[in-house]
Amino acid sequence: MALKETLRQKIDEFRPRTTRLAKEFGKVKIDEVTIEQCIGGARDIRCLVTDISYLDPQEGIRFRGKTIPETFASLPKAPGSDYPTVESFWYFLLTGEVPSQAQVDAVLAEWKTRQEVPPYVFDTIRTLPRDSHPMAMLSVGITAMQRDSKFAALYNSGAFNKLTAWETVYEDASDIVARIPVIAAFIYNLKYQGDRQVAIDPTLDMGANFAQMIGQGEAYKDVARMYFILHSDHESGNVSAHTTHLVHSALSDPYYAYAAGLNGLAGPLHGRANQEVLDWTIKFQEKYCKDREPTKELITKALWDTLNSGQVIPGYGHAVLRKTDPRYISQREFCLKHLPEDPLFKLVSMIFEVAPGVLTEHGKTKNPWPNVDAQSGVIQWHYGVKEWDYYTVLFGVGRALGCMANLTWDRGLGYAIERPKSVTTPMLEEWAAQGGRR
Ligand code: HAX
Repeated sequence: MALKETLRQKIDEFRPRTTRLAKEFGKVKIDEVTIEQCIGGARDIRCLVTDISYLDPQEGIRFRGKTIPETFASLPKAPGSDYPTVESFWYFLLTGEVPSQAQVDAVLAEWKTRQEVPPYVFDTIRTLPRDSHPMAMLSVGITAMQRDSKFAALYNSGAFNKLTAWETVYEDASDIVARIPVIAAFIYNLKYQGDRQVAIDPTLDMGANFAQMIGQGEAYKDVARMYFILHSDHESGNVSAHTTHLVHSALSDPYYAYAAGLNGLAGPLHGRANQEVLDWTIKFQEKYCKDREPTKELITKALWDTLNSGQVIPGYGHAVLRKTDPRYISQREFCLKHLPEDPLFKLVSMIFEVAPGVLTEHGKTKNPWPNVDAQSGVIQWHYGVKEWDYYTVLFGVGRALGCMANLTWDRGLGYAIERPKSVTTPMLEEWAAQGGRR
């Protein structure tokens, strides 16, 4: 069955569960909110719903119930590759079902019809100063495509139907995930390759096509597939996923919503941490290792210098995780297999041996272990993608998969406009004095 038909069946079957929970069990309490959570970024408050991925603090991410190794093992692989195609992962994220090869082929064919980016999008990006951050370029590119939104067209037609509106979200979501690697490759070539643009190869899957568009060879095809899948989704509360969900909850279309999500991803405490990691590591090499090999002592000193200057150690810590991020481990295993002798990989591995101890001694962070961003730049660097301000764009291509799958289901289940209630500081002070809100 075609993806959209399978999804229609799934959404129709699932919707009564959500309706029943709201109607019959709406008053059941599942959480309490403390003053600390109110002031401290709503940490851990259970008030978002998604069935697409779940993040356990100890175990890490599961996509549709599967760990990262299980996901990679179970999905159909790209021809001659150890990794699944992004297309098969998209089917899995949307439906929760492992697709057959025929179903993957259908998504591949569908994306071919969607991946052509309108020329005005490229023209718009070209008008930006060339030294604009590539995340700003990506965000502008996604916003520019808003005029093509089928969801917005449905809304404007006056024929909006709450039960079927998800179908136009699916259309926009599919267009965005099929086109975003093409826009990302355009930005790469514009900024770093003297605007030497490479055409889409219609015979290739998304990862392989992205690799060829940025001038990479065979080996990078799996890098792209792995990278986009690993960065896709991390449940709903992170800044990029939550922002996308929040903006769409006002019935802003998926283009507006994902451009907003990308703007959040561009923050150094979130997706931009991968750029910061490379920046930190290269500066460390330049400052300390011009004429000597890196040592654990030198790394310890540099880490303390960073902490003492009031900065965070990029790539370490997490708002939910309390152990090494399995996305870090997965990329580390890739490095051990494909680039074990790379000097930068060796240095990052040495930092991994030292940083958790330094952060524990520093005593602030609740999680001294590395996250996804501590390892990802090394792989890009090894394959010659050395422009590290571009790394968050790669994250943004992958994150589109999770955000767009979630948006399709948000509309399918008819989630409401998001509107938490705020309180004032005097209210908090009063409730603090009386030991709780009465
Ligand atoms: N280096 C130094 N201090 C750190 C730290 C780090 N890597 N991680 C946390 N801390 C500090 C916090 O700044 C905070 O300090 P204050 O009390 O002075 O405000 C304290 O430890 C407690 O923080 P926490 O509860 O452990 O962590 P948060 O949930 O507040 O923040 C962050 C989570 C990921 C933002 C944080 O760990 C951080 O800034 N890490 C470095 C940046 C980074 O790698 N970000 C990427 C995270 C993964 C991701 O989203 N990728 O996109």
